[in-house]
Amino acid sequence: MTKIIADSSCDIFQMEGADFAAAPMLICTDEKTYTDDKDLNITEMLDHLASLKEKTGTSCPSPDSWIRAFGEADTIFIATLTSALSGTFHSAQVARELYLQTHPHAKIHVFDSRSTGPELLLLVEKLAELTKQGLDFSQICQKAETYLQKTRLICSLSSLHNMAQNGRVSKVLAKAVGILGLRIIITASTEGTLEPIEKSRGDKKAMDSMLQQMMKAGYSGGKVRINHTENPSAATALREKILSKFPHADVLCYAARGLCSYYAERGSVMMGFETV
Ligand code: X90
Repeated sequence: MTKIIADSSCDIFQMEGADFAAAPMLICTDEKTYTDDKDLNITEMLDHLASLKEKTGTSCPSPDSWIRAFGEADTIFIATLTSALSGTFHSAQVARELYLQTHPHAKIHVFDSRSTGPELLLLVEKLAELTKQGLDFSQICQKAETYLQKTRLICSLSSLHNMAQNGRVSKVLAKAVGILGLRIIITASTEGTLEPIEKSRGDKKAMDSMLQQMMKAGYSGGKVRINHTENPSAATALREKILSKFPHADVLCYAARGLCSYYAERGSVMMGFETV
């Protein structure tokens, strides 16, 4: 049996027509730990986080949690958050080693997406497509790694507070963004770190800028996945802009789940897309 697994930063917990499972990330406060699964109430979590003065944080799935997601599969493809900003990839590799001790014939590959959110989702969808084609393990690994070279992530964020608080961006950069109405357009660098592109004022200009930047990055009508944290109107506006240039493009918008909501914060829009 073949299984596709990702951490919950891909924003989905099930997938039609594929044997898929998400290993939940955790969002931690002093009094409570949120599990990023399908039952997590995002609005409630964001409200609670906004009311806190204390430092909050996240943690990656434990090897145990990954192994639970494996079920009893013998062919496993795991896609994770960027190893440059999270221990998720490492934890998945430990899970792989442990599982191989009890399942010596299993085949397991761990992909470091060097990204997260909608770009990770594109990888998961590609893995589902490749497994359906009946290719063998090494072909799937190779094709998926090649695919990953051609997908990109661009986001509009209005706060970097939680990224800075957890040491994932500099405090100086975070301060520069925390001005009302200001959006920072960022991308994932090839190393899988956060790379600021430009600043813009308000969602309308930010969505225009995302479109421009995706064109510049080589988008020409491929698949696009867009998540938003309580900002469906900006995400829909971006989708419309893309469709007005590429009417046949496969562009989906959806609400971000726990991990992306925590780091990208309220008002954010994250977009993963294919380039040529
Ligand atoms: O606790 C952990 O190990 C999780 C750490 C996750 C840190 C990165 C989350 C990024 C979420 C924010 C903007 C996109 C930045 C993209 C850079 C790859 C989304």
